[in-house]
Amino acid sequence: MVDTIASAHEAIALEEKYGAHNYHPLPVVLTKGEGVFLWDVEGKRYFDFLSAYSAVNQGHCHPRIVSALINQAKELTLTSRAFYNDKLGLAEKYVCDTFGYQKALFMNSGAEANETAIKLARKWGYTKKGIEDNKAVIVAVKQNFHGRTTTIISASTDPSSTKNFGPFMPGFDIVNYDDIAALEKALANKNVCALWIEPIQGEAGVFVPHDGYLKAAEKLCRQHNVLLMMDEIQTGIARTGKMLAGDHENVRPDLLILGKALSGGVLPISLVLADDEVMLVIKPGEHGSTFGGNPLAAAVVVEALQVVKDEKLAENAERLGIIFRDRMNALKKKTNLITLVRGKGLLNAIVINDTPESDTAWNLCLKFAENGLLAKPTHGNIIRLAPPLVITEEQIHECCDLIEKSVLAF
Ligand code: IF1
Repeated sequence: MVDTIASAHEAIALEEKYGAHNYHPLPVVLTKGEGVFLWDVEGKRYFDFLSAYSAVNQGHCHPRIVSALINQAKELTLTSRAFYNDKLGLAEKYVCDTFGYQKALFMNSGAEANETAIKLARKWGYTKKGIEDNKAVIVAVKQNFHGRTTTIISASTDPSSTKNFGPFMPGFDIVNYDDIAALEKALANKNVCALWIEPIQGEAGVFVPHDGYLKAAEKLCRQHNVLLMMDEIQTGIARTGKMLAGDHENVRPDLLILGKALSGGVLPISLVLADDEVMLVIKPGEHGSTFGGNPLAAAVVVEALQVVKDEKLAENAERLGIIFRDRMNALKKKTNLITLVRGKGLLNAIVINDTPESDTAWNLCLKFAENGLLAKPTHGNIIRLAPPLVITEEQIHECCDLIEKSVLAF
């Protein structure tokens, strides 16, 4: 008989005692999710303004996605890639048609998709660009976040990602984000095989680069025969008001890296898209993973992306994002607690008027929770505000009222 949680306190105590302490969650114990709403074990309802870091863009437990999961789970969940299955090819075609690439490589976590892109870029550098063996360099940018593996953190500039986790993987050159001059210099290095960027830096606190940065970066990559690797794991799948954040500048990366909302949050699916010239450098047996491209994920990803299209979630994010930022900027005028509002579509953040070391943003998030809205600070004094993209205009206003009430009462 599986035990059940008797109280929020018990749930927290169990995790404290038996779980690694690799997170510092808000003291909320959730038991149900539906659309934009989450419920805790005491029956309190919240608006979800984190969306599992943009993994539930389609809303919690979307009925179409859940039924795709359940129907496939009754047939076939995993064959390994030692054999074919009747779902993967359909999913590969679907995502290639959706995003306009020749080939797809499915993995599980976002970090694995970034690791896959690193291996593809390096091997392309050696076999196509003619970079000397083991000399390939990938240019990354400061304040990046691409995952938690030891290779990925080798490119990180965040001490909480790197301290005491060395030694690090060589072959990364870190330059300023949103700085074209820095790119001109770095990409001229003949050993550079790729530029690795997020179109908007989510974890860093929703840093939106100047208009034209992505387009200029793409142009410099073409000029220097360098692959553009775009990590859209958090910004992709309609979050910023377009299917991809790169679409705002009509940028087409050579390697498109996706994750999170590919499954609407029902299971981990990640993906790298590229054309034949890049994707086919990896030969049979050189890369993969046990669950990569499993039939369950294949069935889910098609339905999860079809929901995004059918429900016009990108258009909704674009329209409601403007309303949301207008409301937040109006609130900013009524308080000295908010120094900045920034974002695109429904990926937004407010910067709190205190040091990153202060717990002001944390305490404000506790106040939001008390008033029925869940959000969490990133980097101390920045609060990311990112609801599922199925939110309605009426609900956006209700949430802005709730944020305003919390801020003005703070
Ligand atoms: C956690 C951060 C966000 C990502 C981008 C790759 C990955 C992520 C742009 C790796 C994952 C998640 C990880 C999650 C919290 C969340 C996060 F705070 F960690 F940095 F969103 F900003 N590229 N981001 O945002 O994908 O391996 O996690 O599937 O708790 O670590 P993953």
